[in-house]
This record gives sequence, structure tokens and C-alpha cells, in this order.
Amino acid sequence: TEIYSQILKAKVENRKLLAVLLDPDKIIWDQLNHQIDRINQSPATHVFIGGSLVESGRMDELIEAIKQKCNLPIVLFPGNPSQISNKADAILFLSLLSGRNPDYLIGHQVAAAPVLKKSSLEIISTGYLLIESGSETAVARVSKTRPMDRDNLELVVATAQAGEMLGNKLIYLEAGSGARKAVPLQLIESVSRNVAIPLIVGGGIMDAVGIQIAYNAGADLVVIGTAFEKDFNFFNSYNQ
Ligand code: 1GP
Repeated sequence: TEIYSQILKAKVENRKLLAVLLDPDKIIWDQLNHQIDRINQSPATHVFIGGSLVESGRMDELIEAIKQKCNLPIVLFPGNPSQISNKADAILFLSLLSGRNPDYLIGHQVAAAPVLKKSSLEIISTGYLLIESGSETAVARVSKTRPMDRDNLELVVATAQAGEMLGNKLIYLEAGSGARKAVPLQLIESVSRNVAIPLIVGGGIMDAVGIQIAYNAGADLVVIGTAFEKDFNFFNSYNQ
């Protein structure tokens, strides 16, 4: 329960958290050491590993390489049960509450449960809400679900609240990797005001201002994938 406790503690103390998301399929392996150095010099507090469609089977290798040089907690952010690695510290055990595809609501979770039970991973139940973001994203395509209307605050809030009532420990508002539009700040504000559990926000955040906007609106942890993947110096100009 260590990683979740730290997230809760940060929320209580109003310390904002930042995760760098690495997709094993998008790693340029001969640049990995340099990339890890940049993570070490960044304000990142967590490393997330995963993607909608990880095919490489190099999860273990990637996590081992990171662990050798970097002390940040490594959290799996899996697109499906094949992306489970015992080398990580924790897993976001996601349920795609925004959609109505039973595979992503409970099916994959059933397949993963026996594997997770045998692992030493810290399991963090997470209500995952995909928000419409101006273009189709990999999450929508792979999960065959429709994202939620970004203007329907009431429905998004009710969905997040249902997740909290079902026992989720985190709510993740997701615009999708490389989203044209990030999660709107009004939506972040409404959800953060109406659930007590920590709030993760990610997808389409491309600069320090975007990160700050999400924090100010009530995000407890922001996820940066594409922006850092494209530019390992992304965090240079970033002062929290
Ligand atoms: C995607 O929320 C994450 O699952 C991060 O998205 O790649 O757009 O930063 P980006």
C-alpha cells in the first residue's frame, strides 16, 4: 500500500505529482539511458509504463533498465493483461467506466486477477474515464468504446462518483495519448470537487502551462507521455 499511501499523503499536503508515461513500443532502445537521465533530472515523481497496444514483450527489460538508474516508483498502466510485469512496483487496476464494453469493465480484470494475486505488485483500483478530445484516440479504438461528451459535466461527475462508491482508489480522466484537446479544466474542477479520492489527468498535455492548468483545476497527478517522448528536454523549462 506504499505507493497509494504516498499519493494520498501528497494530496493531503497539496503536493502535486507528475508521471512520465513510457510505452515499451515507442522506446528507442539505444537512447534509453539518456532518456532515463532526463527523467532523473525532471520533476517527475512516478514512471508509468504501458500503452493501449503494447506488442513488444519488452516490459520486463524496460523496467529493469529503468530500475538500474532511477529510483522513482514504477507503476504499470496496462492496456490489457499481457502488460503485467512483476518487475514493477504497482499497477493501476483499471476499469474503463466511461464505456460499455464488458471486456474493459470487468473481463480483462477477471483474466488478470489470478496473475496479480501471485505477484507482489501493489494493486491500485482505478476508475478510468475516457473523455472526448477532438479526434479518435487509441484507447477508443482498441477498447471499442465511445469517449464521454466533454461538455456533459453531470454525467462525467456521476461516473466518477460511481467509481468511488464501487471502491476505486483513484479516478483517471483520460483524453487519450496524443489527444488534440486535453481534458477541459471545468471537467477537472467538477470531478475534483465531487470525489474525495485522488484525481489523475492525462492526454494531450503538451506544455508546462497545460500541466499547471490541470493542477490548478484540481488534478493531483498529471501524466505526460507524448510531449516527453518527442522531446527528452521537455522538462528543462519546467519549474513547479
Ligand atoms: C495517455 O494520459 C496519457 O494515456 C498521456 O497522454 O501521450 O498525450 O501525454 P499523452
